[in-house]
Amino acid sequence: MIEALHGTAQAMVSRPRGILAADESIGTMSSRLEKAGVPATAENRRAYREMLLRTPELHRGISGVILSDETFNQKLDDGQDFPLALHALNILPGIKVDTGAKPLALSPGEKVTEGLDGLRDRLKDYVSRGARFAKWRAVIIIGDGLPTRNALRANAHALARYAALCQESVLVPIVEPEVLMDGDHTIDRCAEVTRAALEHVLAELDEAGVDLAGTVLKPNMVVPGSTSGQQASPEEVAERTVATLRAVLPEALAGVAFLSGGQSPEVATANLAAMQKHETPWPLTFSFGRALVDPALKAWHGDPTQVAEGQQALADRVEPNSAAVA
Ligand code: 5MM
Repeated sequence: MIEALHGTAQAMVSRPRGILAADESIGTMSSRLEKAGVPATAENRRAYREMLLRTPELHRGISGVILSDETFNQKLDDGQDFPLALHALNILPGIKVDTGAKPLALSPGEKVTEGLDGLRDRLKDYVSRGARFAKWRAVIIIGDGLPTRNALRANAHALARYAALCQESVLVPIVEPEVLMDGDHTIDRCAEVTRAALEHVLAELDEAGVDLAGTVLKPNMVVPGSTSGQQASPEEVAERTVATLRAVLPEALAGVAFLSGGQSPEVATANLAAMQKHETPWPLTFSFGRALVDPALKAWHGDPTQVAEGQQALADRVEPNSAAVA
């Protein structure tokens, strides 16, 4: 069981591959489709995910794809279930198992991620249908007086309970404490909050007995707030991010797979490439959502005659990210 967890975790972060986050909830995916001029139907969400998955040679740069519950239960045009189709493509299927970030009681402006009730049974079901890893995202907001210690603790505790349940079911947990880019904060403040968030998460994982060699961390990069007016070079982002990770993460962790967090595809790739110049005990790869799929969604825009164009746009983002971590 431990060997299986370790093997899967290593495969998820093995060079030159990263993870495709295609697990937008129904609400998020619907608004992204509408923005691209595509009616937000279950069939269009399915067709869009099928277009992504069928990108030729996707497995060369992608080790795993994170699916949402809706997609996990859908089928490709040829009748295959999505998770089984991924196995056939030599790509590990993952499943987002949180039910979203909700307002944290008595903590205005903050959120806590829900989804623990009944999770043990849901995990068993996902495993029986082919899932090999799972994902849970906590959202940490920087603001006036935020984040509070209460929000950091509540989110870290939920992440650790989720991760322990995953490992009990022989699923590798992706642990995602995302410090949002939103706001006018400095890169120093992002570094300080990211470090605090990671310290809380690592302490809770330790308390819960989670095996770090069977765990993949999905953190944000350390960057200035999106409305700060500041820009950081890839070298600065890499230096600040690696220093923050080094201060907190034990060597035993299987690997780090960054989220893109709203950075442009090109900036996210440049930052990821700059990280590789630093020696770290863990592989540093990508688990991007928007930075991989935004160009593909634009190119496809729901037109069945544009599937190849959408797939080429995805391949054009996978290739430089894969090259960055090779
Ligand atoms: C793909 O989006 C994921 C699910 O989001 P919602 O449940 O809010 O719809 C999200 O967790 C994603 O995996 C991460 O934020 C990373 O995506 P980005 O776009 O930041 O790389």
